[in-house]
Amino acid sequence: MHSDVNGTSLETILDKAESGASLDAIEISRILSIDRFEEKAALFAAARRIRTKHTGNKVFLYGFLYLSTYCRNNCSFCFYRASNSISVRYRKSQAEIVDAARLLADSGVHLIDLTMGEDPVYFDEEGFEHLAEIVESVTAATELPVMISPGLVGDEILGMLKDSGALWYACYQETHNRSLFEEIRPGQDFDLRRDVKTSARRLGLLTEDGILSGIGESRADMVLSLQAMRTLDTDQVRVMSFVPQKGTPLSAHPPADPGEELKIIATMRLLFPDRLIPASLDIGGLEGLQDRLNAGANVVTSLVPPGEGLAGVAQRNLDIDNARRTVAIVEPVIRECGLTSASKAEYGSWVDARLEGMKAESGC
Ligand code: SAM
Ligand code: MD0
Ligand code: SF4
Repeated sequence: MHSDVNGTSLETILDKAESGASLDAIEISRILSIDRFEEKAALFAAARRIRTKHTGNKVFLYGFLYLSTYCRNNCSFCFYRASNSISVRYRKSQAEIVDAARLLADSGVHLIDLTMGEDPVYFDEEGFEHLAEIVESVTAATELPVMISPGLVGDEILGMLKDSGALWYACYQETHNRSLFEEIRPGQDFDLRRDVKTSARRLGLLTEDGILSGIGESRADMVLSLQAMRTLDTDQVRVMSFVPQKGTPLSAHPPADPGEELKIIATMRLLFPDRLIPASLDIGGLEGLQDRLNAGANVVTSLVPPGEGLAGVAQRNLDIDNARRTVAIVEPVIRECGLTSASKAEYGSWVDARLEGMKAESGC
């Protein structure tokens, strides 16, 4: 492997990460700048070794239910933004959600992710009580942990959702560059969105942060985001490639380079050795799964039951009705990567260890 001008070779940086030491901004930037095949192979191999050290060969499986595609916001990257007149809207009933959750549970997922746009019906006064009821009935019907991705909500709602049985709260910053955030999430508060993860954690929820790749960020922005995510210290961290959407201001924006997402997944594995990092089926579908797992991911997300009229987010149709976002289809791919899907008990142990760690940190 070549040495850099400043004398720090990639090998030295990877060794440092593998020894458990934290990487600085220059080292993170150096990793993100690699583009030679052998260097990428070395990065992915290091990421896989680190994953093995912390979560062995186990992969967790997350079912995804997009329960309402109505939204009051106007994120410039999102097909479901309020002012997209060609967006496809639906709002599933509680019975439909519970039925779809049962299908996912029977198929063998470890968690149900209940996601929605900031639907005015839920965001009105009584709406969150209804959402809490949905969380409760999904938990009862499936006996699985629930993640909620409702958008930005206050402490009181978070507490209500936790009391109704939610285990996880997901809310993605997309970028930790404040001015880029203001462009892509117009009218939304950067600090509130960042800090809601800390509030959720204080209330005892596990949390997830996420960033987009290829939305106009510079390499320095990406380093900044990774460092900010390290400060936030969420239990799950993700990156997803931006997919341009029809009817939105970014419809003609060039699509993200898929190789960047893989490098970022691997870099996340170096920086967050013991955390969960998704390989989302919502970007490259089934075809993109192997590369994401080989880059160091340890969760497959966006498993969607076919034939239920449910949508994805970045790829609203891809691989859903042809049943290519199912546990049965992804399991052979997981095995080809030398990995295996975890048992429910193994997922439970990972969760319990994180919750214990959280209690120990807060001293109660
Ligand atoms: N509405 C809630 C929110 O925005 O927090 C929850 C929905 S969550 C599924 C939406 C996430 O999907 C965004 O935070 C973004 O990271 C991702 N996403 C949306 N549109 C996308 C696109 N066109 N390409 C890639 N990722 C996208
Ligand atoms: C995914 N489509 O996992 C889902 C979604 C929201 N918590 C998750 C972005 O890719
Ligand atoms: Fe709404 Fe979420 Fe899409 Fe933004 S990303 S427009 S908040 S659904």
